[in-house]
Order: sequence, then structure tokens, then C-alpha cells
Amino acid sequence: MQFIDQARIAVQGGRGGDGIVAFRREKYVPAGGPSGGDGGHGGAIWLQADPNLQTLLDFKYKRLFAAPEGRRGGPNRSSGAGGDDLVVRVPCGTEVRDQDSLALLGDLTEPGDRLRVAAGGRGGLGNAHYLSNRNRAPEKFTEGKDGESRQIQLELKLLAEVGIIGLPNAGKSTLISVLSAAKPKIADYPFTTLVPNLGVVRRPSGDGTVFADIPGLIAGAALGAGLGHDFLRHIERTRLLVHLVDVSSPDVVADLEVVQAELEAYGHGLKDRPRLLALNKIELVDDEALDLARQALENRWGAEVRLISAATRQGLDSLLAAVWEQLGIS
Ligand SMILES: Nc1nc2c(ncn2[C@@H]2O[C@H](COP(=O)(O)OP(=O)(O)OP(=O)(O)O)[C@@H](O)[C@H]2O)c(=O)[nH]1
Ligand SMILES: [Mg+2]
Repeated sequence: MQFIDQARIAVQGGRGGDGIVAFRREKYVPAGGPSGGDGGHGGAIWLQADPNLQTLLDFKYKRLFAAPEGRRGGPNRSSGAGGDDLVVRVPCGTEVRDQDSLALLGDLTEPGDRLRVAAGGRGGLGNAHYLSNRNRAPEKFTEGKDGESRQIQLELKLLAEVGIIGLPNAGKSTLISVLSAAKPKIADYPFTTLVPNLGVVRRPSGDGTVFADIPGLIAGAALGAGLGHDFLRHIERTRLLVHLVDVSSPDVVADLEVVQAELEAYGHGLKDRPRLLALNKIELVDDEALDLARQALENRWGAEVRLISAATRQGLDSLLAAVWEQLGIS
């Protein structure tokens, strides 16, 4: 499913270096002419699309980008060094707007696409520029100009790669809340979640993958019962499902089957989507009950059933490891 990731950042081009006032002092040249050099340009700020980034997560932490200043001019008409441009990497598909006018400044879609978001300031002029017949020894110079400074808004339409599914109350929202910075409503009644919650979960590499927690599915969801149908549509484009079953339920196999039947009825290949099955709330039952539930579920499911507690965080590392493995991410 798609959602919008947004970030606001401030960008500031470097100030230009000042021009200077200097005069030539050379042997055998009694009155040397003006020789003050120009200041260097300030660095500009560019955004560049980078296919290795998937989210705007990094901009939650760093929000101000300033390019280096140009250097002052030197004697002997030497110009000051320009400030280096600063290149800020953004994910492919990032739209860039001016925050005040909301005007679209650019859309960075292809890897390597670049957009200048703040120009560096021009360097000032040294006094060598002001030599004239009337003034053989000008003292005039100009200061460097400030770089362009503005607030911009980045917007990325993201695709959730992982969908969390299960019956109402299985703990889906709790899971996304402990894995990501998402703060969904969590409560001990069915259909707490009315619209999908999205959270960005950090991968081992540091970048993020988007998880979606959808409202609970109940029997008939595919036909429109409860809230599920609308949201099954949203998980159609995920690459992996994490299916939670509440271990404290009276019949975990029946719980699995209800959701299974809804995925089958919905079609669109959802039932064949790679899926990790996990028993949640394992800290609520003793070892024996846990073993029974797991056995029963594995017999029906035919593959490994993972044991987790979103509340105590038990088993979450290994669940995530399995997620990364399934997605081919390390
Ligand atoms: N003891 C225990 N309680 C849990 C655990 N995970 C979730 N819960 C509780 O289970 C209840 C339901 O949790 P939610 O995260 O809202 O469940 P949900 O699957 O998102 O529910 P819906 O949005 O209604 O579909 C809440 O009271 C949670 O605190 C767990 O690992 N252990
Ligand atoms: Mg919920």
C-alpha cells in the first residue's frame, strides 16, 4: 500500500567570500596598482536521487544543511577558493516543494537525478576591479553575497513492503509500535485500528522498510464484513505478510483458518504471498500450553510457527531476521 513519507528541511547555500583591497608591492614599481582578488563562490546545495535509500527517515534527525562558504580573495588578483557544493541524497521518487509557496521545485525520480535547491552566494569583487583612469588606487571592494536560504518539503510516496495481518486484537498494532516509531492506538477491543498504520522499521543496513498494520480481519471480510475488505486491497502490493495469532485464543487453528479463508476469498494472489506465521502474547501462557498451540498450528500450517510477545519483545529479533531474509535484505 502507498503512503506518504514527509520531511521538512532547511537548506542554506554558502556565503560568497569577500573581495579584498590590496596593492602590488614590487621592486622597481613605485606605485603598484590595485591587486585585491575576488572572493570565491559559496557552495550550492543539491539533492540527488539515490536508489539505495527507501525512506526519508534520515531527515528526522538531520534537518539543516549548509554548504561551505567561499574564501576571501587574495593579493595579486588571486581569487578565493569556492566553497564545495553539498550533495544531499534522497530516495528515488522524492518530490521537492518550497515550503512557503508549496510550488513544486522538482521531482527526483531516476537514480542520479539532481536538483539545485539553494545557490551559493557570489563572491565579492576585489579592488583590482575598480581601477580606472580617475582612480588609480581604489580602496573599493564588495562583500560576498549570502547564499540562498529556504525551507523545503520532501515528499515520498512509499510502498509498504510488509503487511501485518490477523484477527482483531491479535496485537498487530502493538507489534508495529514496538518495531517502529509509529504510535497507533492500541486497546483491548476488536477494531481498534480503523485505518492502516504505517511504520518504518530499520533494517540492519540502517535504512528503513515500511510495515503496514491493517485493521483486523474477520470472517466475511473479503465480502465486506468488518473493515477488512478495504484494507486487503492495501496489502495487495506488499511483498511479505506477517500473520499474528493470539496464543491465548481458545482455538488458534480456527483463528488461522478464518484469516486464511479471507485471503483465499479475496484472491489477487494474497494467499500465496510469502507469509510468516507467529503466535503472539506468548508470555501469557505456560510452556505446556504454548507447545500445544504451536504444535497444533504447525500441523495445520505446515511450516515453522514463530513465537513472539510484542509486549515483552521476546522473539522479535528472530522474527525480524526472518523478515529480512524473506525480503532478501541483509
Ligand atoms: N499480554 C500481551 N498483550 C498483548 C501483546 N500484544 C498486544 N497485546 C494486547 O492485546 C490488545 C490488542 O492489541 P492491539 O495491538 O490493539 O491489537 P490489534 O491486532 O491491532 O487489534 P485491532 O486493531 O482491533 O485489529 C491490547 O490490549 C494489547 O495491549 C502481548 O504480546 N502480550
Ligand atoms: Mg490495531
